[in-house]
Amino acid sequence: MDVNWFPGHMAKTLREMRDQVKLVDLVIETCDARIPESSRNPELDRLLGQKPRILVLNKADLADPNQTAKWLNYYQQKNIPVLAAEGNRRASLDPLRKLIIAMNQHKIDNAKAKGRLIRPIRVMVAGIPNTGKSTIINALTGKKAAITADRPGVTRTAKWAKSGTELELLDTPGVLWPKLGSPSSQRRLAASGAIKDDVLPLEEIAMEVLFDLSHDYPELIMNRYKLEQLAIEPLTLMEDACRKRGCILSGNRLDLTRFAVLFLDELRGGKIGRITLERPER
Ligand SMILES: Nc1nc2c(ncn2[C@@H]2O[C@H](COP(=O)(O)OP(=O)(O)OP(=O)(O)O)[C@@H](O)[C@H]2O)c(=O)[nH]1
Ligand SMILES: [Mg+2]
Repeated sequence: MDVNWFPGHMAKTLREMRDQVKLVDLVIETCDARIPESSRNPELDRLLGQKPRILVLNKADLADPNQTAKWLNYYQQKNIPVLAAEGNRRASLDPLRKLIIAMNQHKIDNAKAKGRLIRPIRVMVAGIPNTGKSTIINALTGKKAAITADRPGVTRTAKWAKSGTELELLDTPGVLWPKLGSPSSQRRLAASGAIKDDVLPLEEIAMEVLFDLSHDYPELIMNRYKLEQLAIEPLTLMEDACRKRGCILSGNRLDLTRFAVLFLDELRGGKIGRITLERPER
């Protein structure tokens, strides 16, 4: 894949975040629970330094719960504070709110002991595009102030929001990094919806991801595309699924482009089932 996923505004956002991070007590790093490793931006490590951080595996409702449990364990082993969440379900964020407060309790106690005013805890929400940063902020504040949509690049400028008297949250635009990981990691990122579709080779991505899923979740793929068996060759598998799904042009030619768009849409929307594209042990 040779695509431009690092437009100028992302570099600018990273520069701005470098200044903003000095103002906050803690950072929430959102990633996509279906690709917990590929959806973490290594630039954030450099930028955030030693700033306390909570990793949120968001969109957990779309991920395979068994794999999410393994990923949580994996990050806990690395002493990274981590939670699974469903940004669009407010109650699922209660543990996050509690953890933010617990990680800052010493500052609250300190202010109390000195008879000072307790100021709100300042939290930056950062992560790659389309991982639910703005959705989480709306859920925590109980307002729909931040615009959200199922495409990358929705939030264009950083913005503060208040959650009661306890928290101040900084929504930031999603950022990728110039040298994304391995080709398969890039494909998973693309499939998750983190990169703008118009710069992507959608057929290639759909073919490879469908093929991977046919190994990890054979029943889900057979059921969704009404396949009696799964071809062992990626293109043949995609052609079989394309035919069954009725993506056919005049002269009985297969419309692989239409199938790729449809498949990625179904995958992103959770219609194939709860799937995780990466496993911690691999
Ligand atoms: N199924 C599901 N969808 C979610 C969840 N969290 C967010 N979404 C959806 O994911 C899409 C992206 O959410 P946003 O909050 O706009 O993501 P963002 O990280 O702010 O994206 P950028 O501003 O582009 O960086 C929206 O359609 C949300 O409704 C979740 O936990 N589960
Ligand atoms: Mg946003």
